Amino acid sequence: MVITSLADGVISGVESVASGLSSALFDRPLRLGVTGLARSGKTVFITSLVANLMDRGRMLQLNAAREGRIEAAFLQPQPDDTVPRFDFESHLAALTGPSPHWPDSTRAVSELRLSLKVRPAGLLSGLQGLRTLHLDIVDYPGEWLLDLALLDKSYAEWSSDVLSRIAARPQAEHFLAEKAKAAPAGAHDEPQAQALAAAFTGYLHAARAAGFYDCTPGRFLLPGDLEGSPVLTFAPLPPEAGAPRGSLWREMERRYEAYKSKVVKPFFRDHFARIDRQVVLVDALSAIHSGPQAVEDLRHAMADILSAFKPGRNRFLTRLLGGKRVEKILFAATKADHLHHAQHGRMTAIIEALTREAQDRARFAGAHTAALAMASLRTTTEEMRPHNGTELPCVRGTLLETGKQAAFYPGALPEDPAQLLTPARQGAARWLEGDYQAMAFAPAPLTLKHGSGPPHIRLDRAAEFLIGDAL
Ligand SMILES: Nc1nc2c(ncn2[C@@H]2O[C@H](COP(=O)(O)OP(=O)(O)OP(=O)(O)O)[C@@H](O)[C@H]2O)c(=O)[nH]1
Ligand SMILES: [Mg+2]
Repeated sequence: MVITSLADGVISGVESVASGLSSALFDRPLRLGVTGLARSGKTVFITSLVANLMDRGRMLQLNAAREGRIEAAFLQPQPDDTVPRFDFESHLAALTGPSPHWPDSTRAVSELRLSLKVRPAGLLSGLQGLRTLHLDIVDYPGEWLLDLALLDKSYAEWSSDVLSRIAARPQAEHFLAEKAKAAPAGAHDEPQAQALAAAFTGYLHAARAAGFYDCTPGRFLLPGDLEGSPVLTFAPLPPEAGAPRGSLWREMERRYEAYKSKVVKPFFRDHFARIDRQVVLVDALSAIHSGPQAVEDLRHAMADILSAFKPGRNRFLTRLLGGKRVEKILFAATKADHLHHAQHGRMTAIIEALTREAQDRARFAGAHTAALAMASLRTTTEEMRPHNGTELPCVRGTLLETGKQAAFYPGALPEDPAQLLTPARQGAARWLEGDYQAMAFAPAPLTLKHGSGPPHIRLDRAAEFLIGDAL
């Protein structure tokens, strides 16, 4: 499309080169999706990215910023009237105010438009003036992508799947007892439906807290303004072939179908299908700290999340996308400021290995993928500390719990990621070698230099990969 405009322009004069190009590249906003499981660092990432794109002193690895071609960056009203605006100002104030703290958890989709006025690079720079790139950044929970699997399942199929998976889980005990009391073929009774849905929701919360990732329907955990509505008031019941009209089973089936058509499909249609570039944030360090089971769960969750990016996997999505593809996907291990930079390469290797299957699938589908270890907001400084005759590469920061300064050594990540992933796959109960500590640091008090955003690690590289070619 770009090449065509350029060719046409060359024939009909300089002016149309400029207008042809700008309409091809820049009138259409670029949509950047930011996702990841709960607490993976989405809100902090977007806040720091936007702040650092507005004040670009720390963005040297973003070529357009280093070359001084970004003349201005400013926020604009976001274009989707029904989507909440990403509350950039409050989040930035939390992170960079006089007593800095982490922003609150966010529980729904939100969106922000950042417009960048850019001087074009190279040959074309003399031919046209400033261009504007509208970057629409969309924050959405990775858990919602897991709901895609529901679209291919009937209520009976989904129910038997779920019931067999949870039968042995202690978290499901209360729900299973409620289910045993229910008479699916009997008349629908709203208090009973509500009790079942509440017990099932309780199970989902407990299962997620215990590290299970297969916690769908995703909106049961993050209901937003759907809380209490019929689309969230259902639960799996054993298949009941002859359930009559008006029975509890039929009503549950109807609500499950409504969840698919009124909650899942609109999310994919209104948000997911329009994404051009995607970053998937992964808190791999916390999972490693929690042990092999958590790493294995994370690997499964990543594979499931990323299968949404594989075209042809799902009929509804294939029809919806009509050949459109996410062009680039970045897998970013967040919170790398918990590690001395000597270990960042190993962290990257782990995140690559962890998302290998998913990456291979996306690559097959024609998307560019990359992996890196980064910190959206650097909270630590590095230091070497003597220990038993050697030097340990540590990081120093303010502990979130006590507010005290401390140096911290998380343990040595293995050079070969298989040393973590293989025991995880084999169901090991704990790591044989190495013990990995986790620590929560508070954001450090900052005095932001004029022209510079908050300190980070490799946020500029992430930006170059995601949007550099569009600047
Ligand atoms: N040290 C460090 N911690 C971080 C960084 N980014 C996020 N965190 C930690 O991770 C927590 C979650 O970050 P958020 O950005 O709120 O994560 P989220 O994915 O938006 O979380 P939900 O909205 O709950 O899904 C924060 O409260 C911090 O404790 C970082 O760059 N460095
Ligand atoms: Mg958030």
